[in-house]
Amino acid sequence: MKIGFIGLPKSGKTTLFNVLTGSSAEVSAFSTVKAGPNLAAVKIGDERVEKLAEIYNPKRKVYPTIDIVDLAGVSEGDGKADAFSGDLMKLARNCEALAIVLRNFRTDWQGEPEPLLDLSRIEQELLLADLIIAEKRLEKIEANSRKGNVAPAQKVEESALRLIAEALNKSRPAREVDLDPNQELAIRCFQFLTRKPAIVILNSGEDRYGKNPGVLSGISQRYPAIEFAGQFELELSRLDEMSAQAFMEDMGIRESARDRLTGLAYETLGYISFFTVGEDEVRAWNIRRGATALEAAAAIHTDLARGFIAAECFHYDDLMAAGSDKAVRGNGHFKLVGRDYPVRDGDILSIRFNVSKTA
Ligand SMILES: Nc1nc2c(ncn2[C@@H]2O[C@H](COP(=O)(O)OP(=O)(O)OP(=O)(O)O)[C@@H](O)[C@H]2O)c(=O)[nH]1
Ligand SMILES: [Mg+2]
Repeated sequence: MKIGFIGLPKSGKTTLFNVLTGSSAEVSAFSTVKAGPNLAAVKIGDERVEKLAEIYNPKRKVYPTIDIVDLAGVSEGDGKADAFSGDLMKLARNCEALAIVLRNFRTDWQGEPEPLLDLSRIEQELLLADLIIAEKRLEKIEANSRKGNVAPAQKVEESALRLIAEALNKSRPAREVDLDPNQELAIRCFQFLTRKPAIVILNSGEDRYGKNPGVLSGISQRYPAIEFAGQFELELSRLDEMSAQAFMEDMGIRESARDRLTGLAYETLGYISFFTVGEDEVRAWNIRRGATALEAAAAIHTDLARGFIAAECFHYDDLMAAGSDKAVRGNGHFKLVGRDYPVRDGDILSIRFNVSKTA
């Protein structure tokens, strides 16, 4: 799962990136260096892994990760019109979801923050970038049809693009357009930015944190929203755990920035976790809600999906209630499921597969 941080220049994207990933990418008030994006994987904490490890005593514990891409540094920055350059948009298109970062702290040279206004500026940029792509492609299809060579598949694509262009022209994001599965497939390659799930991070200064119910409710009408105190939380991350905890409580911050972000991303993107257990490793995996046992097998290894026979399955809660997997087998909560079984959050799976089929 890859989330791209996008926002106006100097909104604190890199600061948040550093808080979340424990990195120390360069943060600066004035630099306009054109560097590549910062990229890091964030471990998604899950206390169920710890509990499972107590039962299985594995050699290692493995957690799923979210890749975070700090898209800053690509922009020329400093509020110039090219803050959303083509390069930046290209990188953003490769992300599965976007996290829009809004400045909610005062600076001498930018003045008072206006997060809602910034949000609509960013939305306009994203709408425009998508509209350019949709219209360019529509022109191409029209040119083809004048020459008389329009394949049926292109008709499906055209119908989808027309719906999307119509929405974008009315300042509505592409994600609000209902498409049938064929249309969806036909336009997937364009990776429309406004069709991606998006969350908003309000990056508040220490003095403002927790005092923005109006702004947050304005944002939440359209996006799942979360408030961070980027700079403050970065300073916290440099303290020892005890002092950090005390400062966090003072500020009314209940969970670490990382847990808050990964929780929201899981929810917004509709992810769930399943587990594999054994002496070697206890591991949490993430998949889309509604994914099947076969898709879970594929997430582990393509060979497991190709040679899939069945999956042994029991639930984390049943294991915790019974105390051991032997007890779960005895009390009827252990089952063998087929390839179409919809995996539940907390399922513990062991895939039976036939190696010869994978050759
Ligand atoms: N007061 C205050 N300053 C902050 C906060 N977060 C970031 N800053 C400052 O704002 C400036 C820009 O922060 P960055 O994290 O580099 O912002 P950015 O969005 O990555 O900037 P670009 O990549 O250049 O667009 C730095 O001087 C930070 O120290 C905050 O929560 N409060
Ligand atoms: Mg930056």
